[in-house]
Amino acid sequence: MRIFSCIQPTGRKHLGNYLGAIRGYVEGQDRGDAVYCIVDLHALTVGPDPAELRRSLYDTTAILLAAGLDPARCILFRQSDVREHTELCWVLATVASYGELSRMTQFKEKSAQHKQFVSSGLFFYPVLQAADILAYDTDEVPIGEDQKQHIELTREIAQRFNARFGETLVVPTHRIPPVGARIQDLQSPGKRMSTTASTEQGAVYILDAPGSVQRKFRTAVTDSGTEIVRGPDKAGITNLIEILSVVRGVDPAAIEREFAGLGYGAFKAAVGDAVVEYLAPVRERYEKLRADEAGLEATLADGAAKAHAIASRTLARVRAAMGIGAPG
Ligand code: AQP
Repeated sequence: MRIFSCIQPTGRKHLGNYLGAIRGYVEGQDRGDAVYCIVDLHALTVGPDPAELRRSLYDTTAILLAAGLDPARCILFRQSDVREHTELCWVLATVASYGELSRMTQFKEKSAQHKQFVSSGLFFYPVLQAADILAYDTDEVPIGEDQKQHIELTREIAQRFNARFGETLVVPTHRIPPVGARIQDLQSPGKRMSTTASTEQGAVYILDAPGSVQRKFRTAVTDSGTEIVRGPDKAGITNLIEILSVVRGVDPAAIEREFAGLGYGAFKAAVGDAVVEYLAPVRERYEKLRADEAGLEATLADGAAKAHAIASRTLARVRAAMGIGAPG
């Protein structure tokens, strides 16, 4: 089984990225043939500074390795190193409709955030994401809940392509964790914890210092009640229960039982301590990995060579099916 997922090279990955996705990437190495891509071409859609983009790419690579991705058991590579992604993106753009791209929630949110200049790349973002996934004959895509709509579009595109040109592309399914698929912002618990939309206090970053993590949890917004239970009117407490449940590897109901009768203050402090402990090994490994840029480049280059070998076979099939390029 081929498992594929991609992540943006924003150096400051947050707890939502970790619990919703990265955790699943690590686990995917034991379940199948795992391929992970750091999508620097996607990052271009919002015009990052070039030097900052390169630094962030290394930051993200080091975070993924520190989290437990093992280049001997997975393929880890940089999107722009494998040119097939952009060719397949163009081809798939011809079978994706303007209407379906206009309906993408992420496009609507991000274009509202970047009102002064909405790049057409931002509009095409889901098509490039479909190309990323479909280039690898992917069976399963581990993601957080916010990416579900994009994977559904990827399935639509693959099915439409196959209907028009014959069975060529593997139609993937998403894998969303039962708990932790949508970690909420600590200050605005009605909203997703997000790299671009959260405030400094609202998001916990994987590389935050322990004191900062504890402070963010201590000051997390909750409700005026006292009960530590999940509920539709208790977004903040529900979020904290789910975070602790994932970090401890127990059912959310067990957390509710354990903390029954205790106050919010003690509970928030316990969640902060548990998250600090959970992230500590990642932070420790990160420093050493990040210091060795040549080592990171070597890992990415090796990954890109392996990724290219797979993607070029898919592109050969796509070209033949569509009647483009010199005949086989
Ligand atoms: N709050 C979240 N809870 C659970 N999973 C999440 N993911 C993102 N936010 C949460 C998952 O993390 C993976 C990598 O995300 P990405 O780098 O592709 O960026 P994103 O999904 O657009 O979310 P970010 O990092 O917060 O960036 P912005 O602010 O740009 O939207 C994905 O699998 C995602 O589902």
